[in-house]
Amino acid sequence: MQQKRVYENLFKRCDSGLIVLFDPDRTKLSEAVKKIEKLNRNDMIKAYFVGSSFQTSFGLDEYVKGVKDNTDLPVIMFPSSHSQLSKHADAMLYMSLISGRNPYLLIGEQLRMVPFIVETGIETIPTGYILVDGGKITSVEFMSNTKPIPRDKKDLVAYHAKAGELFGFKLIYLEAGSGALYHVPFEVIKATSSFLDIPVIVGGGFKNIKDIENAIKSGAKHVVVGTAVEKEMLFV
Ligand code: 1GP
Repeated sequence: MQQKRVYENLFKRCDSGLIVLFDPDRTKLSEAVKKIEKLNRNDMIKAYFVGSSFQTSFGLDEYVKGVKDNTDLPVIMFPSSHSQLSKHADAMLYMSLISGRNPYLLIGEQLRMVPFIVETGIETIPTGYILVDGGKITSVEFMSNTKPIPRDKKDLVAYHAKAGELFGFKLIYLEAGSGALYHVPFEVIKATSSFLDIPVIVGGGFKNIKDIENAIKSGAKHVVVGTAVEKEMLFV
């Protein structure tokens, strides 16, 4: 049985920083490994997520193992479905899309994940996942068939997050969607994180260090970045 310490170490003990997301549909393992060599040397990077909104590629197990073999940082699954799980990950976000009203993403996928979780004993991080409008229809909005919360409704975001905390989620993920035109506004991050006792992470549309630092100053524990690393806009 693994030591289930990822949550404590990454969200309670660790300084704030960046989590880099690798989407196997968009970055081949060989490219990811090259990037990881550089990223590992950067103190701002605290963990890696692996996940995809669709997962058209095969060989997820091999991919996660490849990432894991090249870093000492935690490697965490960020699954959009029960078919996106790997025993090689250190932990997985066990997410419910609580901004949406699609029952399959509130409890259906999660139910199908149970046999894998029980069989492997993998650490689960119960996560309330909240989609906030990022200025365009992103894959997560389209695939989830849910509406994001309007970006000027900070109270609505904060109340969804509080409901998640009251349900017992241990983490809130504010998501503008990968490749969003605009990241979640700082005032939304601030209103949400100051209303909660559990950590908040934020992702989608972050393209520069200044915005990442401002998101952390606004109360985000970590910022998740995928596209900017993939396209070498950051850390080149
Ligand atoms: C997606 O929040 C992540 O779930 C990352 O988004 O690709 O826009 O950085 P980006």
